[in-house]
Amino acid sequence: MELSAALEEIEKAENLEALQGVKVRYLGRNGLLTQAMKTLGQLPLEERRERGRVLNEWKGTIEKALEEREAALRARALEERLSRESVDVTLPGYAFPSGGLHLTSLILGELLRIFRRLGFSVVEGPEVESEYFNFDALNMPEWHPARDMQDTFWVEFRGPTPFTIQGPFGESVNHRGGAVLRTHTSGMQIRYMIAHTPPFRIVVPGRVFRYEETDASHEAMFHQLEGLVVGQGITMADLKGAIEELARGLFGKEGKARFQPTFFPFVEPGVQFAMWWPERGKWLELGGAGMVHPYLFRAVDDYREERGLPRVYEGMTGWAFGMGVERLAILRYGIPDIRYFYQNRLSFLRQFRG
Ligand code: FA5
Repeated sequence: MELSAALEEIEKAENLEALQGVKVRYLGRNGLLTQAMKTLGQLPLEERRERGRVLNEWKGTIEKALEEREAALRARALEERLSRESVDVTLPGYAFPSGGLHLTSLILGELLRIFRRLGFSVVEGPEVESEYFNFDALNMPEWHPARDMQDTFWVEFRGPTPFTIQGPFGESVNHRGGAVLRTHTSGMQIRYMIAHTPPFRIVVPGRVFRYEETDASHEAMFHQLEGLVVGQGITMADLKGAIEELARGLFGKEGKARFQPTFFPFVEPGVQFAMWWPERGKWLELGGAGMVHPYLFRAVDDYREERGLPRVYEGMTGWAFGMGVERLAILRYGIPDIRYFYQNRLSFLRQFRG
């Protein structure tokens, strides 16, 4: 082999691939230089030494030339790419899709803002609830026909680890009936009252579940906002004032509320309330409300007493309400079907991005 030939080939390699070919051709396992080195052993000693020195020198020279050529080729490739891919700063930018709040979160946020302004605290409760908090303590014993008003998903735990439903103090309440996916947020009235001493004002937003046939106005999963006010001398007038304030918060100065008598086992008297919708000139049914039934105060005080806590609800009065969050959004925006909410169709959701 000849050194000059090798150097010439290196110089002529026009890209990295060709250069790699030259490298293999000379320095590879069967390369020309490698072969030449292998034949050294057949030469007489003197010649072998001289030839060995030369070949080693060649090897160094070739390696250096390869390196230099590679660096040059890389630099050239980069330069070419840079000039080819130059940035045209006059092109319009990409519009990155940005997320937004879901319609339900928007409406809930609006509701919570109104109640925070009225001095309410916001609390949340568990979605897997004990039968006791969801029904019994709310004056809905197993045999009561009112239980049929809310079709229920019952929960059975089959996992390897025993599941515990915890009470307001972290205690197990597994012995207080079965487990359900809560059918309303009203169970939090009981949980909160057990752990707190009146007076207080709370609202409880949350997901609830009903084993219902779905249609344009019924979903099996939806959201409620519960309200509870307890103290001394709280009256129905306070309830009416708060709901009217809510109506004004939602619908402006012209907003007003209407109450009609109805039955819920956990309030007495009970009402359903509607709000005036000025733009459409009609009433919107939004939820149920009423004065907290004395049964609840007794149940809560009994629970407290069992745990060695003082009874604090004697002589107290209070009111509560529970409203459907999606229903409010539907009526407000004229949405034709509640099932649109959770189908995740972007064309629907984008219309309400916050
Ligand atoms: C209740 O759930 C009571 N806990 C409300 C209450 C609380 C009354 C405190 C008194 C005191 P009801 O089952 O009517 O009541 O449900 C309340 C609201 O939830 C309804 O007015 C409606 O707006 C909404 N709602 C009920 N079922 C569905 C459903 N399947 N899909 C969507 N929204 C629903």
